[in-house]
Amino acid sequence: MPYIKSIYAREVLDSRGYPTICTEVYTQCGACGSAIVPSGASSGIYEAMELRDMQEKRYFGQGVLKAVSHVNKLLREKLCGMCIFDQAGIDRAMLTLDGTDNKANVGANGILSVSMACAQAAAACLSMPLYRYLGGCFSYTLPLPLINMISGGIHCNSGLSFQEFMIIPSGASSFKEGVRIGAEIFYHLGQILRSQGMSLAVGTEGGYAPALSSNEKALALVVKAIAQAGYQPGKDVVLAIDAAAPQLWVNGKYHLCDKENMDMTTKDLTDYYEYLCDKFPIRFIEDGLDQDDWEGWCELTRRLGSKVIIAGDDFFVSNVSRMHMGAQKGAGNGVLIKPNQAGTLTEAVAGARYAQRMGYEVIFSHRLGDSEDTFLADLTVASGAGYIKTGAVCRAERTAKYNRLMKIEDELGEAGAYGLWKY
Ligand code: 2PG
Ligand code: MG
Repeated sequence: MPYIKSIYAREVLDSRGYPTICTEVYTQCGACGSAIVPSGASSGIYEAMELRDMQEKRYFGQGVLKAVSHVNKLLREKLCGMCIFDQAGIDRAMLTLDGTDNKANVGANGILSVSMACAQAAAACLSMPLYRYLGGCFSYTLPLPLINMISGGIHCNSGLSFQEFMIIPSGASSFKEGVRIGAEIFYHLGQILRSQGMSLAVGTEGGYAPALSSNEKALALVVKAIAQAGYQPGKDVVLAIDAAAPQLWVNGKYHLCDKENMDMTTKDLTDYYEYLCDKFPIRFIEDGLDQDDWEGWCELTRRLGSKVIIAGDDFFVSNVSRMHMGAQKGAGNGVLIKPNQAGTLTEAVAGARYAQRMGYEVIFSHRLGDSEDTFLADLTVASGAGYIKTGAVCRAERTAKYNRLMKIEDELGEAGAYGLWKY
């Protein structure tokens, strides 16, 4: 069995220009796997911990040299000699070495970089595409993309309180067609913004970031762009939002700057979602409420869950225990899986499997700080998850994932199946 011969990590830059980790894993059979880890901005408080140097003078404290050094010393020493196909064993060994619940000692960023690079190296050993290695012969489902159109929240300074306004090409017959529809709507949205004298600058995930005074205006613009591109809103294409509500939670209320600086209770905000879902074809709401607002989540799910995916990102943090609690209480019906919230590939996959078993919709997701790494695309296909969220059809770190999925769809040919829209 091929074993790990060497591991080498270095500091590189993510799409924001912040440092992140790139790790290479070499096997004795001559294969090499490499991975770059992403990093969030609106991170949940229950996520695995990213290790940053916190030396103010260097990269604003964002350097990752400590985490890099842990990979190059501690993890290399621990893992060299292990079988490259023993992914779960490799991940377990890193968890044991770290010894904390949130990977604070070694750092989730270093650990995940090794976890992903090992999977890449294992796939290379077998000369297999990554999705096939990870998912086996039944990896053939292409996800429905959640494509970012307008950015708000802390992802830019547009003034919008919700973080992401997205579309899902629910009526497309293939992934490629879904991407084309998304791109065409994006162009039309650009034309509409230009014609109204608004900025065409884009936010950190590639969505337009015009200065808009309300969430409703953003939703209306996207609906207009869908119609102008020749598609029927609510039929060919539906809307999705990430409210990123933990970012709105201030002193026990949800502060919505675009609602004339209104402070809302959980009930007010839930009523507002219901109103928006009646007015616009919204079929997906992510992090509609705060990560600790369990009762609110249950009520939101009761009220809208039969026709809208109520997805937890900061709420579930890809974590099986939180999903278990959610399933017992009836909170949410969708789960975002972000490998760096979990911290190892094994835990991310366990999260996705558990969510699927409990009947949740599963959405694999990028992070705000991302890179040219396309691991997420392969992992999504391997897991058979129905959805991927990977930003706008703009900016290379986002399109890299779309392009990778289009290549996978090509490779699969007739065997490929585009995820089915159920809502
Ligand atoms: C989110 C993500 C990605 P961040 O909230 O879903 O869009 O953002 O990486 O900042 O958590
Ligand atoms: Mg989110």
